[in-house]
Amino acid sequence: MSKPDILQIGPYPAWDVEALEARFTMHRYFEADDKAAFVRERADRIRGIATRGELGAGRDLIDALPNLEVIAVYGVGYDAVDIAAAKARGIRVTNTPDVLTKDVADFGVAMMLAASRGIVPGEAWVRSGSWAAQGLLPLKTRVHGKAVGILGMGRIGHEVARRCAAFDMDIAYTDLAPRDGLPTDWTFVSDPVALAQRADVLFVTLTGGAATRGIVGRDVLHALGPSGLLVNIARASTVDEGALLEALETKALGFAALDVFENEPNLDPRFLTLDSVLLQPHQASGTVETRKAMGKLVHDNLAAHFAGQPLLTPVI
Ligand code: 8YV
Repeated sequence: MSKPDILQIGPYPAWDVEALEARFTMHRYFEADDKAAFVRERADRIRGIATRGELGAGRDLIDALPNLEVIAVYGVGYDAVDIAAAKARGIRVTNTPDVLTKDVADFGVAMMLAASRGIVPGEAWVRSGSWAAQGLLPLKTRVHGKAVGILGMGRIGHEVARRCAAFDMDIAYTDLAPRDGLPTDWTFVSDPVALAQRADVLFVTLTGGAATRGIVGRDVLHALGPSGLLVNIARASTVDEGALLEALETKALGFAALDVFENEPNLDPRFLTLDSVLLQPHQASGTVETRKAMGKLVHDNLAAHFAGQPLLTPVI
């Protein structure tokens, strides 16, 4: 039996490539110079797309593939897939929830600790010889006992909150409504501005997409304030990046620890001129263990689809 043809939007680790190529004919879109011609030449054969959370598949691509049946996203966020376009054609979409939750939460908390305690500049201070030449670094800010705001109490937000509770931090959160089953001392605050006002550290753990675009705007950033820390491990779209840069440049916001950027990996060069940022290359889910689990889910969802079996982690 011939192998189903899959358009591979972004690169995967070698272990995924091997497993995918054993079962499917993979078309490496990301390596093509002329992407439109690449798609045109094989449009009728492509039955699946394998993509990445931050890359996805827009309407133009979906429309260009008349025999597309399934889109498998390597990531929990599927905001880069045009779900309406897929739905209208009966195209199935899968993602990789759960397997990355704890790594993303760990990384968010690591960014909070690194930002608050100056771990990255401390390393540079030692390596440059400044410690011996100039002495001690300026003192940093304590984490334990501080107030945390979690913007989005989903799976990742919940794991961030659990970790922060272990640091004796005060937990408050915003979501569409209060969540059942949470510890009674976690406070629900419906308004993101009010949440930011009471927080020393504000974590963004929202899903991406139209409903959350720009929720962290000037008002939220100014409410977080000159000693506040913003940690974004969600999607860049949830934050008004212009307002964020302006708040950092004017010191209306104390610090931002960011794993996601508009137009990544080509981030706004204004970020690079700031001391009050910790900049990470979208790597919150980037452990070998989690990426293997994500790749396996992409493979297994595609395999299930083409075997006529139920999808493991369907979005639609
Ligand atoms: C990326 C993510 O998918 O899960 C998501 O939504 O954005 C990340 O895990 C990852 O970088 C792989 O592209």
